[in-house]
Amino acid sequence: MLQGVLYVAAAAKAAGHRTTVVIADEHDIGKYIHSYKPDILGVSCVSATYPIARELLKSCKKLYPELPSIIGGHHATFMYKEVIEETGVDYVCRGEGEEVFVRLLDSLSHGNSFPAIPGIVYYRDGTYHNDEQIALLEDLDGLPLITRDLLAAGFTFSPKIVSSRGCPFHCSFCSISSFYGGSYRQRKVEAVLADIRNYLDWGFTQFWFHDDNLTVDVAWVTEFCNRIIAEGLKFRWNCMSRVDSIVRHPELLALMSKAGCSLCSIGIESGIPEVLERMHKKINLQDIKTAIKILDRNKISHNWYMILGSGDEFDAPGYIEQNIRFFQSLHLGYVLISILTPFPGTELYNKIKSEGRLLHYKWELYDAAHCVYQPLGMSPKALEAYLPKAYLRVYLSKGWRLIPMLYKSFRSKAMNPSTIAAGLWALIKTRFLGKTFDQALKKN
Ligand code: B12
Ligand code: SF4
Repeated sequence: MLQGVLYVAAAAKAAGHRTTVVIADEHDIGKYIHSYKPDILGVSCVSATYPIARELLKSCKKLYPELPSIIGGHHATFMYKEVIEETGVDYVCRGEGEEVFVRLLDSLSHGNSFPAIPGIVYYRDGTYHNDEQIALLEDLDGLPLITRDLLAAGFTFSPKIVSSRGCPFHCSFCSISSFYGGSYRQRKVEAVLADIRNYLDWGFTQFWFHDDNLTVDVAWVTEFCNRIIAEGLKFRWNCMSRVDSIVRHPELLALMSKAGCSLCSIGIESGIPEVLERMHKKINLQDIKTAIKILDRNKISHNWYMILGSGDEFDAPGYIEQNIRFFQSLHLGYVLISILTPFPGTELYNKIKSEGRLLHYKWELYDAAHCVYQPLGMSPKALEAYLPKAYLRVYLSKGWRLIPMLYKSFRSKAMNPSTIAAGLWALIKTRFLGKTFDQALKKN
């Protein structure tokens, strides 16, 4: 369940509206509309799931022409013109929805369907209105708590924690900095702990932080960990971090481990220094090795991200091999390998598009398992073919270490066997059975 739409629903509920969140496509949305009789339909997606959202919106426009609809998320934020044109959706939320969606609901309830709310875009009389800026919340401390009752019966809930939004870095393949306008905002430690205490009371003992980069602010994380330890709160948590923060602050990792951090997910992306430079990743190969040692020393499991492709002259078999060899040489935890994908809103997308190298706009293939651009030194198919090879080589290079690694992560519940199985199955379906990403997801 996408976290963003839950936040929007929670904000609407806090403002006195009735909301229900479901996972649906064009085939089953009708049954929810009949059951819940909504006054407005809100949809969320990323690029790879946009085709599902598009078909859903189109079919609802046909079947329920009076029902207003709105879509949000990164894809809709950057592609709002195409999204409105293709789906007939009434509004696109550009940016964070909590505040502006509630303002839209108020306007609609007062009979004003065309309000001036920056970030709530609509098309009228040949013009896109309210599209000049991406809406951002001023204060994250007012974020509502996500509760189970936001979801329709039959949908599962596992709480995620958001302590900050945005990231001060500007990696070329990532849409975070343009979505959040380069801003980085945090909640107060107490506000985050209050959410966690609530979830602990409900019996949850393991949380994912959905922050793009939890360890940006060392003082914040230090205070957070010290408070957990001082209050004797018992739970395990996982987060996303960066190589440079780990290397610069090894003492922070020791504290995080003491406070229950069991897993860090970290992007290495490439073992080629020039590619890291071009991606503005701001890490180096030696630091990657040091970060692994620090994590191991503190008994924090680690997941890593690897990208095949660079979008420039390093897209050639020799460099791809060099990248794979670097990952084989490291003692890493799980590695999630992607084909470089130019997502809307990223520097990479703008570059590849301006060079005329985007192959198509079949968004279901923007799933990081397919090559959607023309590489400079090889064919798209040849780049794609490296994905299963890279997985095989990187995981086989772990040898016997794979067994304790699997055991440890299952035991610490850092890894859920059903999630791994679903992920592997989706990978097999997309890579070997010729399914697209949305087909693979639909069946899961
Ligand atoms: C955690 C995460 C995941 C988790 C999701 C777990 C879950 N249960 O939510 C997992 C690991 C499964 C995942 C998978 C993928 N992810 Co992901 N993920 C993230 C991450 C890091 C955090 C998401 C989050 O919770 N954000 C916090 C919420 C509050 O923000 P939000 O979702 O943007 O929602 C706000 C607004 O967009 C808006 N909004 C959103 N929806 C709606 C709807 C309405 C009606 C309204 C009014 C407003 C609104 O209001 C929300 C509240 O402010 C983001 C990065 C990011 N910071 O968003 C990437 C990100 C969303 N993921 C991304 C991608 C590419 C993927 C994958 C396609 C990767 C892959 N190849 O597998 C898959 C697709 C999964 C799927 N089924 O859709 C990209 C999306 C880029 C794009 N244009 O598509 C992002 C932006 C990262 C990046 N920069 O590259 N992801
Ligand atoms: S990839 Fe990570 S570090 Fe880079 S800009 Fe995105 S969130 Fe920040």
